[in-house]
Amino acid sequence: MDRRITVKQSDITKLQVDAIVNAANTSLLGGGGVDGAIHRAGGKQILDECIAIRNKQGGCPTGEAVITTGGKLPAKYVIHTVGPVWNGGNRNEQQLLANCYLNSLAIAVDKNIKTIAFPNISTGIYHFPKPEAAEIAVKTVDDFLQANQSIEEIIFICFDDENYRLYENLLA
Ligand code: AR6
Repeated sequence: MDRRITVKQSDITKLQVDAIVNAANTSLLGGGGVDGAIHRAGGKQILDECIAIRNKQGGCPTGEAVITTGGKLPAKYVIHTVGPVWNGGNRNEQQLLANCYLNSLAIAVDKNIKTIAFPNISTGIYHFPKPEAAEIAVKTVDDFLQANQSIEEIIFICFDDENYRLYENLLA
């Protein structure tokens, strides 16, 4: 396991990192869960930038990512990615979830972001099974880091106890 990967149980909106990742939806207009928390804490500027992106490219497809500034957040940027809705596992959910991590990291490298925090994408309202989502997240990020020298730290932010235990075990 790459030593640049860490895990923390926390509220992602409190983190002072270069970028936090948002588990958004294709509309980019906000919602519940971590998305709601990020827009509440970050303020109107984030939503305005999301609307501008939406006007230009028509939202964000599942598995892809876009970037805005962090507004009033301690983080400099928010990378908004759209996780798959769990539909039983035969609708390419695993690859789409991996794409969220990969496309977010590609944007991070492009923007010279060194520290980035991910929430447990799709494991709330979108109902992706937590153990499988954690395995995909850790493997995808670890594989990515093998070919990357620029990223300095990737933090998996776990909100609920079950995810925290799963990530602790995978990173142990
Ligand atoms: N900090 C870190 N993690 C959090 C926080 C927080 N403040 N709040 C919740 N989580 P979810 P999804 C965790 O539902 O499943 C929205 O309406 C939570 O415990 O936020 O990808 C969007 O607009 C869970 O483990 O995202 C979409 O419509 C994880 O974040 C939809 O929900 C993801 O849960 C996306 O659903």
